[in-house]
Amino acid sequence: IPVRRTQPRWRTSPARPFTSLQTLEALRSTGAPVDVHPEVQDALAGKKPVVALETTIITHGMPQPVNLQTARSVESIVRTTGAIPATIGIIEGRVKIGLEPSELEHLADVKSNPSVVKVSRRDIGPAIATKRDGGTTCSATLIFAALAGIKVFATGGLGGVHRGGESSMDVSADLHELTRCPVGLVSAGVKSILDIGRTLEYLETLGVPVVSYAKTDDFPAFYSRRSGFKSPWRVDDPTTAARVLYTQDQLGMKTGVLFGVPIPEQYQAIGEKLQESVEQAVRESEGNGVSKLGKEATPWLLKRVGELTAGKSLTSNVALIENTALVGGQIAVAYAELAN
Ligand code: PSU
Ligand code: MN
Repeated sequence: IPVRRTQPRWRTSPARPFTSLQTLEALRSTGAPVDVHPEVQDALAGKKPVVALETTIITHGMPQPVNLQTARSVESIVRTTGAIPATIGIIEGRVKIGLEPSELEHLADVKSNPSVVKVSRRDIGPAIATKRDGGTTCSATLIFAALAGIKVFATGGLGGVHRGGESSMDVSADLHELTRCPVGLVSAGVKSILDIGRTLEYLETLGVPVVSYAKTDDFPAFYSRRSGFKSPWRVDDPTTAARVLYTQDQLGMKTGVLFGVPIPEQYQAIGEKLQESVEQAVRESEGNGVSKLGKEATPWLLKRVGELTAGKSLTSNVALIENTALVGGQIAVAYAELAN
């Protein structure tokens, strides 16, 4: 007997990307310790583009006062694109999605507030329960961005598989988080303090798309435009980048996307020189045991590279994050156009 198949009913309606806001509302009605800045709340409710920004880079990634200057400048760069910045962090045990200028200053003033913690996924519950201040890493920032329905997050570098990770098992929680949060993470790649090849292998295993942006096939290595590894994908404009995110949403995939935006060309020559200091810092961390210190390994390496390069690495660091903020804003604007 021939089986009559019913025609599949293809839905042509667009994905509804901002429903997380309702989740957030529901959460807050239960007293969850989350505050959304009114400007961010308005933007999300109006389906306007928003770009999430992390705070570990401010509390543990850059020295004072450049950390605060950079945090302010990336916020204003996001605004130039027409998107609203939402810098995410933890203040006195409350998650802040969008920080007041005074809150940003407070988190950045690490000298007066040395107990501010670096908060990854595993630290969220304990840090909030004990009413701490915290800089959120990429993993924690991804979680809160997804919770609020923010689709794009811009930063400098994310974590990855550390050198020797195949035996130490030091693999950043940032990688796994990209499988759980439908957010585009726009970064300048991963720093070569890490094992970039294994980081890309791990992302492949996790099923996270890695996409170079733009006009390059290379996966960028933070200070340098090239890591020696290719990205599996490349897009050349914000709309196509946004469409990658949007397609995953339409298909109900909960996965994020890693966009690799290389540092601007004029920093490439210095980037190659900085590489030598990166190698030295890694060797030192292996010699003195810091590489076995878990969450302290990355901040130590970042600080040591800064010392060894007499601050030159900082100039590049600022330039590359300002660049990802610009691209992040453009992708968020393109996404809002697709989704509305
Ligand atoms: N890489 C940098 N600068 C940074 C970080 C990484 O070049 O500030 C921060 C980011 O917040 C990232 C975190 O999410 O370090 C990763 O730390 P870990 O390797 O401990 O997961
Ligand atoms: Mn680690």
